[in-house]
Amino acid sequence: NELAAPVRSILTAARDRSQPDGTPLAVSPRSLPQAIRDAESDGRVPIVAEIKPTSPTTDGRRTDDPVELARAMIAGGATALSVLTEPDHFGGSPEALERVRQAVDVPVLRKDFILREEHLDVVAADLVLVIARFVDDLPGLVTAARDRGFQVLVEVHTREELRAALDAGARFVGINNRDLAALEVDLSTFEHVVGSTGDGGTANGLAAADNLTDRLADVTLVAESGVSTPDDVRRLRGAGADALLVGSAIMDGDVEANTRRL
Ligand code: IGP
Repeated sequence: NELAAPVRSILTAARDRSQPDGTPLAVSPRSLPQAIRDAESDGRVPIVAEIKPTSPTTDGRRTDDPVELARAMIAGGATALSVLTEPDHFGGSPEALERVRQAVDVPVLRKDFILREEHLDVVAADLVLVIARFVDDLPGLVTAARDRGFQVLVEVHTREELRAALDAGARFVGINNRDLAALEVDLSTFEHVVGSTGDGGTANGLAAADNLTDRLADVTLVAESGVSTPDDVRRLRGAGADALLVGSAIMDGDVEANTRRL
C-alpha cells in the first residue's frame, strides 16, 4: 500500500520543515462539539467547509480572498471551517488561516501535515489535524497539541488507525474516505472504519470482534473527503458521522450555494 507520489513528496517536505523556535501558542479554542450542537438545534447539517485553493487531485487553482470564501461558507450555513496551511500542493498559508479566524466566530481547523511538536507553533487555530499514518509518536503529539490548547482531530483511514487514535486519547476523529495510495475516494470507508452498516446496525461482526465501536460513544466523528451531494450527507450521518468535512464540492463554483445545498 504505497503512498501516491504527491503524498510522498508532501511528506518529505514536511519532515524537513523546521519551524523557528517560537513561544508555544496558547489558544482558547471555540468548541467544535458545541458548534455541532448549535447547528443541529437549528436544523442545519453540521458541515466543516474547507478552504482548499488547489490539491493534487484538482485542476486549476482558486485565487479568491480566503476571508471572502469563509464569509460565503458561513452565509451558506457552515458550522466550522477548515483552512489548508500547506503552501506547495494545496495553495494554503498560515496567514490565510489567521485572517479567516479573525473574520468569523466558528471553530477553524488547521489542515496541514503536522508531524512533530514544533510544527504546532505556527498559527493559532481551534483544531489541528494530525494524520495517524504519518506520525511516529501519536500519543506524544496529541498530548503536546492539547497542552497548547488545541482540539486535535486525528485523521484515520483504517480500523487499526482508529484504534491507535483512541489509544492516543483522541476525542475528535476524522475518517478520511480518500485512500492516500491511489488517491481514490470511497464513502464506504467511513462505514467500515466505524463498524456501521449505515442503518444503525453493525457490519459483519466487525464490531463484535473488538470493542472499538463502543469506544466511539463520546468521540466526535467527522467524515472527510468525497462528500458532494445531500444523499452522501444522509448516508454518512446515518452511519454515525457527527459532522462532514467538505472541500472540493464546496470550492468548485458558488461557495455559498454549494454549502447551503448540502
Ligand atoms: C476534503 P474533498 O474530497 O471534499 O475535497 O476533501 C478533505 O477531506 C481533504 O482535503 C483532506 C486533506 C487531508 C487535505 C482530507 N485529509 C489531509 C490535506 C491533508
